[in-house]
Amino acid sequence: RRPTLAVVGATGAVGTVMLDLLSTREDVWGEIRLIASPRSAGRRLTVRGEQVEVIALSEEAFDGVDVAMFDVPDEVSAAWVPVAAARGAVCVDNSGAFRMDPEVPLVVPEVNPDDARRRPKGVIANPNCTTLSLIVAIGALHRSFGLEELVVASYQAASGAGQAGIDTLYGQLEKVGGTRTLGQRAGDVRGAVGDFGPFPAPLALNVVPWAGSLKDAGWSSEELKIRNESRKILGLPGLRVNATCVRVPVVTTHSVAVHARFSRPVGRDAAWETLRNAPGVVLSDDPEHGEYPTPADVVGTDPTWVGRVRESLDDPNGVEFFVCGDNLRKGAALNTAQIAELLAAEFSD
Ligand code: 11C
Repeated sequence: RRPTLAVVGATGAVGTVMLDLLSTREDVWGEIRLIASPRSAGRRLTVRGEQVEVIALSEEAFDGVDVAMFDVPDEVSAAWVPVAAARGAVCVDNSGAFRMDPEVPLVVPEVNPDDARRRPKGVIANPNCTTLSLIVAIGALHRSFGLEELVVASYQAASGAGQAGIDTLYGQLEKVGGTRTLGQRAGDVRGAVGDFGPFPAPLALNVVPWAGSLKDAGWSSEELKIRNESRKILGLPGLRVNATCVRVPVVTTHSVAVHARFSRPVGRDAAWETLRNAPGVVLSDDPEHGEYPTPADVVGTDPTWVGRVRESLDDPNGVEFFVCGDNLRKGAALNTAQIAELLAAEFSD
């Protein structure tokens, strides 16, 4: 039978992409129920070409639901995922609330699909969008060469901070657009952009070396997520990972500059070969002709795009590359949809 799906957080930035994906991917669902905060209840949204009324989040909203996707803040997931699971729905949660729970698998279908089958709490977690930007490419290289260390710097888009991030970036760009003087004196951009929104500094005409909240010893939550989530997904609890997370004035699509070290020599040709054959990865690497991924070209697409592949200087076991992935698609909605589709297949097994 075709399972019933609930989309919780249907009206948010990720929810909007989710409805697009559910309308364009192979349709494996029976009823699709749209759930959001009481503020959004009653709105009508289009999914699979039909108008569906959004209902308010409540215990009863999960009656008869087989699979529930959550794209809501951590605290909302922490409160409501257990409610949905207790009512019999298998939950796929895109918040950070359950990712590091040892009884909750953290799944990327191209990397560790089998982990989705062991879910004692009836919950599967979806990784953070920055981890998802690089993990499909890293997973493929790890399978071939044995990963030992990652050193990465992210270039994260405004929409990682949700609709508020998108609105803030566009608002700031309106304020600085057309000027030919700003950005030449310290503090002039800060004075011109107005509201910083969810960011700690101006994003227009700037880069901000911060994402997430402050953790011990100067690390940000986002940097620790990359470390902890990569370790869990790859099944490498001792993997050395150091990340620096940076916000850039891009609307959607996260990029990451990666230094990866393996247990044996790799070389550019073998890295290319592996990436070219990796499901979910597109190799775009011809710098002689200006070919490498950029967020402006990648946004709206599903794969992980990889370019600038080089053997590390002075270390044959090291590989350098640049990766771009749409943070709202593979980084959030698409990976959630792929996990949910693994679950839907169980109903027809
Ligand atoms: C950002 N990656 O770009 C974050 C947003 O743990 O799901 C996603 C936070 C998360 O700001």
